[in-house]
Amino acid sequence: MKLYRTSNGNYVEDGGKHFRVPESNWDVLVAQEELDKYLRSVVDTGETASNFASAHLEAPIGSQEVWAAGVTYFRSRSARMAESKDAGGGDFYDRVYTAERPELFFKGSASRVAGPGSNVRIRADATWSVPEPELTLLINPRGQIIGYTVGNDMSSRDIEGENPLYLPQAKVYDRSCALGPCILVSSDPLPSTTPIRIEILRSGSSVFSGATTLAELKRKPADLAAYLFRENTFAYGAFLMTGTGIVPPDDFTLAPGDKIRITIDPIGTLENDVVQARLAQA
Ligand code: DO4
Ligand code: MG
Repeated sequence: MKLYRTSNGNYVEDGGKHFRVPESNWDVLVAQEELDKYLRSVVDTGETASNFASAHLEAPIGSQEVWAAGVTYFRSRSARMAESKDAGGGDFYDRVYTAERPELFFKGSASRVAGPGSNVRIRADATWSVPEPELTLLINPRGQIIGYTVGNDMSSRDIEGENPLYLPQAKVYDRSCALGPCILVSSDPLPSTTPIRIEILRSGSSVFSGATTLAELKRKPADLAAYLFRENTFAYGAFLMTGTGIVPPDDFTLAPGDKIRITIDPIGTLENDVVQARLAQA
């Protein structure tokens, strides 16, 4: 089942049919004792919704915080070591890749998050900006993984590479995160063969494409979730981005007008356009 948050309310999709979810409060929905059972009961009513097609998809987030894991793929470890070589930061990335404790950082709240079809931003004071396509976990207030979405952890590599202490500025700014198009509601781990794909289009032509699978993810999603919930309570649950395994070549930087498409097959495709304008103009 897939759960959508839209301008017309919440919908669940099953077998290609859409059903209106009576619970309109996203935070209450996510905190449900058993979200999958609740949604199954909605589907079982058999009352399909006719107005889903006209609804505008919104980011599937309410009051949840978004957190992110870093250096969870070998490709990310290598990219981070290379970009921070001159700053002497390379060793930290190698160490965190093999350490028991993962790198976890705060990525933002809903106000920083772009939904499907809307704009993500690159910083005006960055010269090297990339998208990071990441499987993203939805975790309920009890620390249980209840679903998955597609995430984009937009990053300023020149700022991150200049000094690892600049990480929050490289990672957290207006519209530096995108989530969607829906939540794949499931507490089962996704198969290791699950592909994550990205394509970046400039003036309609592909300028970068890449792919990886969850087999390359060094850590178990459940372990990442457990670390996040160790000393934190999340009254509304939380999103946890699981890190990127795809990094464009070092001479690539995003430009305003680029279109980013990230696909994780059982979930769907998250598409966003890149802008540099400040949020009021975005
Ligand atoms: O350590 C910096 C962040 C790395 C990251 O966001 C990733 O590996 O996805
Ligand atoms: Mg990342």
